[in-house]
Amino acid sequence: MDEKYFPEKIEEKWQKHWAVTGAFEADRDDQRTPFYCLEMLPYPSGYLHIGHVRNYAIGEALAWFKRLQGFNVLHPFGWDSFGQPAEQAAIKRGINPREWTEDNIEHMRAQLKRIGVSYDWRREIAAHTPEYYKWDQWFFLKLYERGLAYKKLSEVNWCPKEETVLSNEQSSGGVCWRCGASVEKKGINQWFLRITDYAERLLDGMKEIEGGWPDRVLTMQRNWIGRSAGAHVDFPVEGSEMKITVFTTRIDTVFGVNAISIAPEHPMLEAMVEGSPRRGEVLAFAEKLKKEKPSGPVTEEVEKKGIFTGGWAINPFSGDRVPIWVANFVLIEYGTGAVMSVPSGDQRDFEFSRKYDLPFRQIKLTEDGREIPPEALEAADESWTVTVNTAGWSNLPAKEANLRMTDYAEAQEFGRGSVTYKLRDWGISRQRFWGAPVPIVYCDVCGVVPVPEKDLPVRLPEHANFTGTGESPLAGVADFVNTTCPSCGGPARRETDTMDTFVDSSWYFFRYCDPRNEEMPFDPQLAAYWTPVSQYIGGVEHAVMHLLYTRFWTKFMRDIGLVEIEEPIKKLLTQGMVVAETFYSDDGDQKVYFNPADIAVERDDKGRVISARLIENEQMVTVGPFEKMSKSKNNGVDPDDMIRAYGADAVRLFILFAAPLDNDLRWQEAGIEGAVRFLRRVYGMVWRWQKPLSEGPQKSSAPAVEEVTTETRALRRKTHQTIARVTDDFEDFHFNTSVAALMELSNALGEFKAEPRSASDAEMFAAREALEALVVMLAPFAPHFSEEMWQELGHSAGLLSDGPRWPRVDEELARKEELEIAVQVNGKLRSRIRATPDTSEEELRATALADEKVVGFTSGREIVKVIVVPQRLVNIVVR
Ligand code: ANZ
Ligand code: ZN
Repeated sequence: MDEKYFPEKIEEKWQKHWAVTGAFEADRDDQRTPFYCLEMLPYPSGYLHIGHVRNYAIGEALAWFKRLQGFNVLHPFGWDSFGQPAEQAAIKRGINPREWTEDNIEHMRAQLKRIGVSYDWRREIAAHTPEYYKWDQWFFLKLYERGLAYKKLSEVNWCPKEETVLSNEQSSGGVCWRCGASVEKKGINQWFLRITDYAERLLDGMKEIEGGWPDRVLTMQRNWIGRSAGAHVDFPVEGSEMKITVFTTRIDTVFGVNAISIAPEHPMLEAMVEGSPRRGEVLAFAEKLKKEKPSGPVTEEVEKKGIFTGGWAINPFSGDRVPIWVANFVLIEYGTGAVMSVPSGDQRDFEFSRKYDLPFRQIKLTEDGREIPPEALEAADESWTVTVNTAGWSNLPAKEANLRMTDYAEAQEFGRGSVTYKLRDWGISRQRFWGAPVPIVYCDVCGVVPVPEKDLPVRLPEHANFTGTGESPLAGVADFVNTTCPSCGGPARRETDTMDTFVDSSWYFFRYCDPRNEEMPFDPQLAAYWTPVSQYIGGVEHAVMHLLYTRFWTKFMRDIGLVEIEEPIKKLLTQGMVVAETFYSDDGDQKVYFNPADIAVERDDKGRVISARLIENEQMVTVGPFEKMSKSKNNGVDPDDMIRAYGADAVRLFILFAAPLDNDLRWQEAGIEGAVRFLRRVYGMVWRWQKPLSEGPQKSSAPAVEEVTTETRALRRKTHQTIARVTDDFEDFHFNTSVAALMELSNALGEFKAEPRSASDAEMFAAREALEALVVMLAPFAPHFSEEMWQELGHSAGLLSDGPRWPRVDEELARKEELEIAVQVNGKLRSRIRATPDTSEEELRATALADEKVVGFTSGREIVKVIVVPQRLVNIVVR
């Protein structure tokens, strides 16, 4: 053993050793309980940043903990390697997307290995390999067979100049990112998955994962699905056979309807204005509303705009004639794209009616039972009160009226109870190259023909022309496009859309269970052993899309008999971001950001910056606030730099210690130095005890009571208290307090008076127990270090990484030490109270004053003073 801690040496040694011995390879073993520890797979952008490392360090700690507890831990890794940046690189720099991606993967994999992650690398997968995306295509076929994949016209962002489809990012601000042309909406035929069929199951399933997932994620999903129970009501259009169907949650307000408002895109608009003198004006206005429509959700603040179509509808309840308007706040994507306008109950309708002077009727009381006339109303009132002026349904609680009127509409066949969702079907078509091709062929004779399973995968061509203009690059590859029809053998064209990358990530962790299967996406039995995922760890930005899609996918896999579970992920942890200081200089009106690695910072003892200069030329720079690490702020920290300077273990330890996991972590290099100091201290203790412990008598049972001293008992107590604390904290992910507890234990060891060379058996035993517990419990945070220390403590036979070695708490020993505290009244011993060493002075004082025997001597007298000598005595002075 070196006298000093050299992280590099230790880390290299163990990384090699683990790889050679396959230390983290896990296979199905029915004798052992599986634990599936999973971190979200990354996009291979080229380099890991500290934000990634935080994600992996958390998973690592848990995987080590569970392994040390004896679980059969599956801890796999892979790459979400399809997607835009690779294609962007191809467009901008003419680089082959596959080569670019694979270079990045290689670089990042090497970085991960330097961190010493305990993945089962045999199971590594990458979405862009034909071996993987073959199964995306297979799933597509299964969805298609069941009518769950279908094509429909839908809008994309379109650059009219370059005639190409743009993503939202590429069209931000309404202009094309390349040529600056103003972006248009264009309807094209695209593939969708019918996730809406699963809306109810997606809601139901949440019961199963409540408690295991953060509430806010569940709430976001619930809102995204947006279930709304109400009714459809048909309003006949006067003088025609048409009916406009509205969706309302408040059929109880139907007697207050003063108009029907339809979305500018409503399919019946054309027919409604046919032959009308106002046709041109109305359609032009509707066009204008469509153009103005923001892409985000329509909020209350949007100015209400509309136009009267000239048509009238009949209220099926009251027989009233009501005007039909086009209105900007009615969304074509929701409900039926038409609403019954009730100004007294809906704020949007209220504002609209006031603006255009549309009269209306009051149909309910205020909460305190008044009827406010429409002219006096200042805002709509959404509350469920009591109906008025609603014919046979007057003077009813609104909820009851709602039910009864729905029944009536059903009986009269002009309406029916109905549930509507905000959730839309999942559009998976991308007019891009770097994705899994949709396995469909178009034949002039046979129409739309799915590629037969045996012909999968439909491979991406190796080369394409990446111009960033025109239809997708795939459409320009004749070899790819031109094919023969699987059904008639005639000439046919391939679909050139590829799939959304969320398809790849919807099921990847099932593939990890059986990553090389060539017959199926995975063996159902292996999936049944490993899944559901015990713990999933990732960023909260995936709360809705990825985490909803993967739940949907699992339900579909269940329907086709691949899995038996309904929910894929038992527990979810969403970690906070890593933020770092920013450094910049103000050159006129433009800030130039510098990377922290290029700055020398001088700080005071509170860590505040005194000065910051560029290392290169000593130029002073300004220190900006902590912000999310990003390219634009140039404040990303390269984990490789940190590992080189401090070692992977210290980096990992610091990341987990510096902040609670769901908080943001402020990156501060000084913090890692603290982590290194701690490891050095523990190293020194092992160094001090190592020889005597390995040479001395190897007693495995606790020493006889007569040998035990207060000192040894105190150390053993601390050891077992720490085991209890760290074990508990692990289950709740309180890693920062776990590390704090380990630091305390190391302090106790440091203060342990026994001299290693002359220690008694009991002292040896206590020291060994404390050191071993410390080393084992440090493994989840600093595994290389712990592995080395474990070996130095004489465990050459069994490595830390290959056995259940998590220490067991002895409750008896962990119990707090009890002290007897003497209580005196005016200097005379009158009673004794029980306390622990950490009972506060205040508590001691209160307990003493309340003691029955003491009260006998103090009652009726004035208490002048109470003197507390901690851990010893309380003296009460009375007069
Ligand atoms: C009449 C009414 C009276 C309404 C009242 C509300 C209050 P949630 O709860 O979000 O599902 N609505 C229906 N389709 C719409 C669309 N495509 N665009 C904009 N608004 C639409 O909202 C349901 C309510 O939102 C429906 O109930 C309808 O207005 C409106 F006192 O109908 B209500
Ligand atoms: Zn054909």
